[in-house]
Amino acid sequence: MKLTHNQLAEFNKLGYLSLEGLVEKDELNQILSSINEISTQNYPGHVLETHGKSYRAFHGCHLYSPVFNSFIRLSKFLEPARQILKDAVYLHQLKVNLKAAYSGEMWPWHQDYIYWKKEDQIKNDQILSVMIFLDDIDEFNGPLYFIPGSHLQGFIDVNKSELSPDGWEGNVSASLSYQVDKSLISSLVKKYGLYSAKGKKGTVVWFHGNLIHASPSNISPFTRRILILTYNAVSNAPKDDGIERRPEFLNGRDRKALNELEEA
Ligand code: 6CS
Ligand code: FE
Repeated sequence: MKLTHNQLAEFNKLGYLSLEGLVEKDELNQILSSINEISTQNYPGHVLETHGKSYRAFHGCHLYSPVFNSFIRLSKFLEPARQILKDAVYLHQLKVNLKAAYSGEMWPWHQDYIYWKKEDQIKNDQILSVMIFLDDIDEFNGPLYFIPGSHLQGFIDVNKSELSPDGWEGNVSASLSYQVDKSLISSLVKKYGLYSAKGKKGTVVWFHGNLIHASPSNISPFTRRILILTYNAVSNAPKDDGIERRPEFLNGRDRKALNELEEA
């Protein structure tokens, strides 16, 4: 599946592109049953919310689930990623952000690319994410908020927050290591407005590594599970020159070009 010229233009202008109904019911069900199985295992990439009562995220599910390992190779993800990144692609990161009913916590305003630049030494922002809605998402269960066009600010360098937990855990916690300053958020929202990523399960949203986004806590009775695949251009892969790097569930080590599996 290739993106049209207009869809590519929309992505370049806004920094995101939302496509309804791209993932079929049976594909979603396979992913959801794999998540149920994963939730019973004690894998290293599992992250709890600060209150410890529910999971915040599972990372690197493709490393131990054949369902996820096939899903990341579907043409409907690889083709658009290659078009946008203008290169062959590999998977830098996979996460399921769970935002549980009544207890899912917020994600402060941030760009994603700064984490991959500072923590994984990825040189350029030739990297993107594709978010798959595993639940219906509305204004009540913690949708992502985007500032449209904010990717055009490029990489915004910020210092690591002192309030953030040490190590990789701070990169995925409710008090994130690298947060965009509120005064900049206010001025960008004044200029560009806000967009809330809502839609039926199976919706797919492509977004740029420098797009500024956040999400509120979830106090509704409804879960808000999303799967995010982050594809990097093969030519933009980091060189692991022996220095200690983040674990493979955050910083993918298989950097060969991904090829299609036959569509399910
Ligand atoms: O550290 C990381 O790689 C993750 N952290 C955030 C806040 N977004 C990008 C990525 O998923
Ligand atoms: Fe993010």
